[in-house]
Amino acid sequence: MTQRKRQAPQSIDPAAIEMLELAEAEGFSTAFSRAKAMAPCPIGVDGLCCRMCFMGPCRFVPKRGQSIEDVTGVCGATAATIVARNFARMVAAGASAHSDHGRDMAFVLLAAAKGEARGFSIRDEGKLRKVAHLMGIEDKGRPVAEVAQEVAEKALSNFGQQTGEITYASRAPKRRQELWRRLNLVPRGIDREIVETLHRTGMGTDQDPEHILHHTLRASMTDGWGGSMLATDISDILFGTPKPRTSQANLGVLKADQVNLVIHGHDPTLSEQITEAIREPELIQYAMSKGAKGINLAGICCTSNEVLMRQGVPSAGNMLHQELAILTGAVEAMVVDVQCTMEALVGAAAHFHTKVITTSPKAKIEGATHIEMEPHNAYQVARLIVRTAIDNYPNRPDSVHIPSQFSDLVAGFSHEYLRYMQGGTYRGSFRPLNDAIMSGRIRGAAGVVGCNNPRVTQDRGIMRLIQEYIKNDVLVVVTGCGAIAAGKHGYLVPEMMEQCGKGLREVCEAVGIPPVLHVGSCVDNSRILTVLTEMVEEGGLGDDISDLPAVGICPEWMNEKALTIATYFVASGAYVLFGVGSPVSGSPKVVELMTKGWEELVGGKLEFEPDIDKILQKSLAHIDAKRRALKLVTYDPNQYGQSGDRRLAGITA
Ligand code: SF4
Ligand code: MSK
Repeated sequence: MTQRKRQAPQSIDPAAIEMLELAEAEGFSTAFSRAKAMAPCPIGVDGLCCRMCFMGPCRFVPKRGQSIEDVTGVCGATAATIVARNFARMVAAGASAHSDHGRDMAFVLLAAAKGEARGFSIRDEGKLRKVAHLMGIEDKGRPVAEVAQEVAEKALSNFGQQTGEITYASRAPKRRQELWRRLNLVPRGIDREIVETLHRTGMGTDQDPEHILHHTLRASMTDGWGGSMLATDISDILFGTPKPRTSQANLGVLKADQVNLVIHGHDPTLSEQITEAIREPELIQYAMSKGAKGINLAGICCTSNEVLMRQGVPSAGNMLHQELAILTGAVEAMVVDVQCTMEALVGAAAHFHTKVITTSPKAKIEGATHIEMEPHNAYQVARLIVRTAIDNYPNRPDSVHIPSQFSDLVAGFSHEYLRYMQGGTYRGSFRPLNDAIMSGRIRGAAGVVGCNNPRVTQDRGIMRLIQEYIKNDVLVVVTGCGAIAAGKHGYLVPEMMEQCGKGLREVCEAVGIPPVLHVGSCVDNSRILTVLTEMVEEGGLGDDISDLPAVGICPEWMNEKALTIATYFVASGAYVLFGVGSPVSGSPKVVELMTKGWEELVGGKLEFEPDIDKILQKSLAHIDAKRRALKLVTYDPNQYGQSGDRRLAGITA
């Protein structure tokens, strides 16, 4: 009898499962069903298709008995060259997305400083002055607007700069900066390195895989130490530096009796204004006049993370929830800005009354309503969008299907707050965290970040790693869709310390934090770079990021931006593991260059490992190896857990 291969479940999230059952019953297409219907291209999936010129496209498929390294394209390019080129282009594309986001934030700051953007102001003057200091801008005695204008102009100059170094390279640990300079890895200007990647990887230019990958390291840093770090800093200046806030996550945050407005994408500019607009009594009255009890705002993806950690706006879910939210039938408008918004939203909305509204001058979707936002008109556009959603409420179908699931969460652990919580306003530092790692209370740290991908079970890899890490006394920081997954599954609350190993639980109890810290959106991975740098500078854990017992994991990656994040963390010295599959598996030579080669060069490496159990083993082994190299005490899971209140209370477990 033929054994039928059992299909992997599509999600571990009960709300998603409920909506997928409904989609199947109603015949609605989703990313999950489309991924099932379309297998990945067997050549492209390994990075083995070259479309750089029209002598091709060339497919690198070895004949029987032939090695892949013996196959060439029409121009003679080897598999290693085209795999490296394809990877480099993905990294450049990811860097362009995050960096363009950073550029847009700088323009908003400039407009706000000049008084040309109604609704925008400097909400965090302290952060503005700190950033000015980091940029070498004199701020003493100068009016806020003047300092803000100079900060914005300095940020913008990082993009077009042709020579020298991007400003924030100087924020890395001294040892790292020396290494980068020795290896010629410091980006000269953000746009320059991205453009140069495209030039080098076109037909007939850079045809040495090692050389291509070397520049890829440099180009990736225009994101982490460039555009993303600028985006994070400027967002904090304009909208406030996050500190912990309570909220909820999952589709159950949608309300059956209110106007549901969902904001999705990455840029917080418009969503911050919408957050203001929904509080206007006039608009609330207007919603009531249409029969609704109020206006309910929820987020998806990283726009969600931005307004979640600053305003406490609940999250309707991560990337794969975007269509599912619409399929509830309860969404009056889904407002998108840039990145990770699927064209399929319009098709999903066609089954219901939902309006998909595009808002960025850079992004339209055929069939969507386009209401364009610029900094000077952001508040008017926000009001118009809220009114459009309210006007659509009477068109809602009689019955809606909102899953009941949502979890409480705490989000918004900016690096400034992490420092503050470890000593207060005057004595804030990373000393307690370093001490906890040195003593073995905390075994190490893991960043679990990134996307959902319907090629693997939604949230399963992310959640398994988070659960195992905290059980093994590894402190976890989360960003992007990984952060929302942790929130949906109830892991962003202090009560989760009960799931921790004994040492980590003691630390969480003492400081009063969850063992899984929501650090922000995708651009906020730059906050993790800052945290790692501060840990190095605090002392006791080596001289460089590559010395720290820490790892970065992206279990369910899908976006080019995730590869850029991986590469800049490697360039900064980190060990990074990605799940799902490898876009470079077509060339063993490139795999070797990105693992052994990069480890020898910069102390970090990038591995693709679809098996989550292997990711767990490798990452814990790496943390322990780094502990040994630092000559820290050997981690012992039973060493702690008998101190303080717990012992007095007679709790032994
Ligand atoms: Fe083929 Fe070379 Fe053209 Fe690529 S650049 S498509 S390998 S001929
Ligand atoms: S939104 S890049 S799916 S994390 Fe930042 Fe989520 Fe990945 Fe987009």
